[in-house]
Amino acid sequence: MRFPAEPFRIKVVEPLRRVSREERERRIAKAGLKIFAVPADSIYVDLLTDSGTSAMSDHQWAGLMVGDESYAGNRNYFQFESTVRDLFGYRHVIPTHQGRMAENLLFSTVLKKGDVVPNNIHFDTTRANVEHQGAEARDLVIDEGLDPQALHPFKGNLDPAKLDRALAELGRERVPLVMITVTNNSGGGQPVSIANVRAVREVCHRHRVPLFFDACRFAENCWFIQQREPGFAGKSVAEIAREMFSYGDGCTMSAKKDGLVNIGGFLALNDAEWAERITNLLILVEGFPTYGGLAGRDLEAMSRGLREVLDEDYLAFRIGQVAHLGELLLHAGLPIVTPVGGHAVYIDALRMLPHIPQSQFPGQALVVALYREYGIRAVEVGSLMFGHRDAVTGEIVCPKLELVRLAIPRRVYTTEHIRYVAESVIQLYREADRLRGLRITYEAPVLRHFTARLEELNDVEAASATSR
Ligand code: P70
Repeated sequence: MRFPAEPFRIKVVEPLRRVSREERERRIAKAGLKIFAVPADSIYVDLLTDSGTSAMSDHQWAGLMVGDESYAGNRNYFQFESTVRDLFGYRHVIPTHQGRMAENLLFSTVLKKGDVVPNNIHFDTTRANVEHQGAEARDLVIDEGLDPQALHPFKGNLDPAKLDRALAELGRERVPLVMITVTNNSGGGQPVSIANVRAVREVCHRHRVPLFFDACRFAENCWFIQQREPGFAGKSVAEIAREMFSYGDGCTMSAKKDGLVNIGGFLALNDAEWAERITNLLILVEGFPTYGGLAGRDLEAMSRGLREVLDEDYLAFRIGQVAHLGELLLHAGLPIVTPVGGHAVYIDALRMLPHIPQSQFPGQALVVALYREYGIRAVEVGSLMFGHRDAVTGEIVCPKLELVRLAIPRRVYTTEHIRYVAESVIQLYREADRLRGLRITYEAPVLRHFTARLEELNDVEAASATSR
């Protein structure tokens, strides 16, 4: 079956409120066209993120009741530690409240000013945490990974030749670690193959640089390996995950994705000296090492979620639901990133709205219209998220890709919701020439897309900006 039905049934429901178009128009205007500032209870289908938005299972909810809230040495920590050691294989397990804290602890311990961290593509918080240390976040994804239409089964792969050149040029003194993000979120939720991990591992080995994973969506990545990579069809997703992580020295994890929890994360690694320094910092900024910013019950839900996410009926449904949305859009001729990734469908806004130049934030213009017209919340992954002003020329530098992401929360929406989203996007596509470009009226110095305010250009402004 191409799009298997839900391998669960519904025990608890959360009502959704539908507000009128006028109300949405008022709310998005009040929010300065900033989708993050729109109150969630005025949204019908919220596809802002798949992070922290999963529905927990009855088994996870039951786990909350056996939370041990002792300050030190709670039993849920030991359960969690053995789960992570079993699935990921790393010796030292450091819980954090979410992924970016794991990144922050790692980078503030091992990076110094002027260092470089190669990655397939850094996600925004990872990039910001690297840059916060005065280091450079360098994206080395294969060329196909930057081409929304390239039909490559593992478009998330990190280019080993580019990595080899970078390491030869910089030396291990300036590259404390290499990272691989699975799946590659900023490139469209695209998977990385085991063959690629092995090749990257070989390059890292030769240059004596450790390899870390940004493991947020590891189960989805390993599902793609099982489905697509020769030699892996007969292996379980858990076995594939163990093999993948065995080629690395550690990982950062936002369990808000493939941990199937609403809050939680961790850092796991083999190096005892790094682990000790990171743990000291953890105590300073996050909490005691056996809870790391979480309650005992959160650790229990996370252990249970990390095992559940490897259920292959769940993964077949999950990846199938995302693929189903992609297929409905493709069928209507919509320009989306193909192959469809694991957690989201990404619309190529430059091709959907060719009349809006990238400097006028076509991706964000589409996000605003989707909310205003249909009550759907998406997120821009393009010029607003990654564009910046060049320090010397003052010119806006835009990223190569201008995408709008429809991220699907895990186990939350039904196929009918998916159909509603597809019909809405298709309708907007048919009326695309009505959409206008935007300009920023306020921006913060870092991670501006979370707080920027914008306004819509009028027709005269849009035309003059386009002809310049
Ligand atoms: C997302 C969220 C978080 C993330 C990630 C990767 C590959 C680390 C983290 C940080 C962030 C987001 C984006 C837009 C709207 C809402 C939220 N990704 N590495 O949705 O993890 O959030 O736990 O600190 O994707 O992709 P954490």
